[in-house]
Amino acid sequence: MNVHEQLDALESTLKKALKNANTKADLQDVKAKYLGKKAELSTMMRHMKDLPAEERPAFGQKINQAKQRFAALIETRRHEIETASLNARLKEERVDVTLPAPNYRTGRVHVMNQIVESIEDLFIGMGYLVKEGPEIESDLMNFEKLNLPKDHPARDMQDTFYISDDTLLRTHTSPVQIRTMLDYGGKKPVKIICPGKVYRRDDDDATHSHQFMQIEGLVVDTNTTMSDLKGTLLEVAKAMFGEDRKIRLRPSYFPFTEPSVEVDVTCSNCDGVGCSVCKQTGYIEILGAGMVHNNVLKASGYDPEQYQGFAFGMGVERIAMLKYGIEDIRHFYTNDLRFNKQF
Ligand code: FA5
Repeated sequence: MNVHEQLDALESTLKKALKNANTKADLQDVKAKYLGKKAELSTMMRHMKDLPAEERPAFGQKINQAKQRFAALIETRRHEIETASLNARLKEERVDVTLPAPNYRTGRVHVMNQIVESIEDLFIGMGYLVKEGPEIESDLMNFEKLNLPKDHPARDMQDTFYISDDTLLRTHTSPVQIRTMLDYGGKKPVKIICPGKVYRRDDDDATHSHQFMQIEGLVVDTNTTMSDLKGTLLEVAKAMFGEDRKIRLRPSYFPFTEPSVEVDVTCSNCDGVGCSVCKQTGYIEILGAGMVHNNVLKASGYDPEQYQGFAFGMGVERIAMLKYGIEDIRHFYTNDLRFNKQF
């Protein structure tokens, strides 16, 4: 077989091999076999030295031309394989933009936070600052500085989770009153609210939870009166339960306020006429409040001769229960989507 025939034969086996190559890996193998170091073309090239000098240029040229043709054939096949695989992918991953979009479920703000945020908005609008305090609190802040010394019987009103003799889970948000007044150094007027979680060793039932939320309010200034407290609480009642609500203050007892009151709002179910929701009284209790006790002002560095204050503390779950007619406080914590989705 002369060189010419030899190269033709090689080219036709290459063409067959390319026909059978369907992937890039197949193509690599074919390329190595026909153009690599061990390829027949390379072997022929190595034998060129055995030819007479005058035949070598023509022989070399033929081999090189063959090399170029082989490379071009391989390149054409590569292009075909790539195009075929791209087309297959496009077919497989085709997106029908006219299909309706999937219905993604988005979350929403929990009803507890909705209530807290709306009360925060209301008070920020009245010039209050929003403060926070620690949930792990000292006995000093949670009780003693609030006029509740160690053996005070009123400590029983708030059954406490103690961590050590002097550390506890706060039973109310009132220690934030003390922290803020101490922070202000007994000099500046105070106007704050403080939302947060509190903890009590209460047995869980429809209206009690061992962990619940309160929003505390405190105003201290040189000309603060009970009627300021009443006006402020009326605004809260209207914002939460509607413009027509009326409020009523009943005498009560808290060691940290004097006088102390419990605040009722006219029942939104019967408009104050009397129904099963308000136990025929026409009113529903929403919070505790009062004028800050002189001992509390003194313990926090404020001179009671110069400053007076009012304070209040409301249970957020109870407000939400009244607002939305929820019969069991445990719904707020079981994370049942059927409940959460309603708000
Ligand atoms: C207090 O906690 C006082 N610190 C409130 C206060 C602040 C009075 C400032 C005066 C001045 P009381 O223990 O009543 O008060 O709790 C306040 C509110 O928290 C109650 O009206 C009720 O709405 C809610 N609450 C009390 N215990 C629970 C409980 N176990 N589960 C859910 N809510 C509760």
